[in-house]
Amino acid sequence: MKIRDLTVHHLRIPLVVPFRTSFGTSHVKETFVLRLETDDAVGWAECGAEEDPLYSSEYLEGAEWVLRHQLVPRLLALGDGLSAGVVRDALEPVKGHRMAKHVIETALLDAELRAADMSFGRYLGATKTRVPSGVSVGIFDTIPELLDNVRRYVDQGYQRIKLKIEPGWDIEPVRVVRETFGDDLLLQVDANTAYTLRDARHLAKLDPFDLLLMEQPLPEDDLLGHAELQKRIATPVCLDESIESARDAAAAITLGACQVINIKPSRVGGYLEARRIHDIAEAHGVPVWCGGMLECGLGRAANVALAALPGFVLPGDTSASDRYFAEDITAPFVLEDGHLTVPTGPGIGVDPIPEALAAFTVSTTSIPVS
Ligand code: SMG
Ligand code: MG
Repeated sequence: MKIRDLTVHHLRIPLVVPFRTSFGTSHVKETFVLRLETDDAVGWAECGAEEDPLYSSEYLEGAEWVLRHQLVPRLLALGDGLSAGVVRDALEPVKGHRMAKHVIETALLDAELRAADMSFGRYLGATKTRVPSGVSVGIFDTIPELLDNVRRYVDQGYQRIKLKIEPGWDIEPVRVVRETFGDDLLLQVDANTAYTLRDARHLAKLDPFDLLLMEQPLPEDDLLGHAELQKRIATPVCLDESIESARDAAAAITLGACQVINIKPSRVGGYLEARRIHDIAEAHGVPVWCGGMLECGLGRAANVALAALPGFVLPGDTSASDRYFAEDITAPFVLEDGHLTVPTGPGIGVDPIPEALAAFTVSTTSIPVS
């Protein structure tokens, strides 16, 4: 495959409500999307990195720099041998930068699948036509505000609620949400690394609330800490930030550091590595679910296809577009009976709406391809 053109669209899309986590508050979705043109098709992909390196070490400007100066030149050097399937090995000399690698691999895969008239879901091995939607609920100043927001999502039909937690906003919000919405609500928490093993006794106070899982309580490089924590709490530990590859997943499962894995394609370098993690987890009987980075429609479409694989047995952070955006750059994903429909068109199955893309694009740059 030969790349004819690579264009980066820098986007700023307002969020309908601010989203607060243990590491900060977002008011606007900042990202870039990559348009990749070959002789046969145009592929699209969205970068999962955030503006600042607070969720992980990656950040938007860094991802774009690595893409432009390291990844694209290495891939162009492959000439006609370039395809999505060879990206991982070709980019192996570049350490880390998985969110940058994810963008170029996904755009190539999208172009290839569009040219072959095959959908992402079919290619990845999806076994469902729709996936159950969960929603990630941020941290609020007060419990009444939290309850109002959870009630709205429950009324909309979301199948599972995830509460963001941090020291000072953990036991009480979980207790009140559980008491208000009852035992049948599927409920889980996400700490984004805000605790240490010294908090084990405190985190065990969440055990009575029958949570599906506790996501990433400890720092990302602390697999042994998570294994030790899991011995001291009954709530299943789920890893997000700690799992950057299939090798990480194998190590975490073997060490007993998690009982559940959140798979985010951008965090692990793309959909092919995401599928490998799915396969390893499934072979070990470890449930997985699809995480999110507040993707606009381009990233969301591919995530929904991934979430339709058989090992994704828990509802993902695959919310409807209007959870975050009043207007998206693609046709919005809409909640139907608590589910999103897996796209069936070629590639990711959605296209940017030209006017919407233009409206949210703050600048466009091209990456030289010859
Ligand atoms: O896409 O709905 C989404 C976001 C879900 O909570 C979410 N993502 O740690 O899982 C996570 C966070 C990372 C992004 S926070 C800005
Ligand atoms: Mg998380």
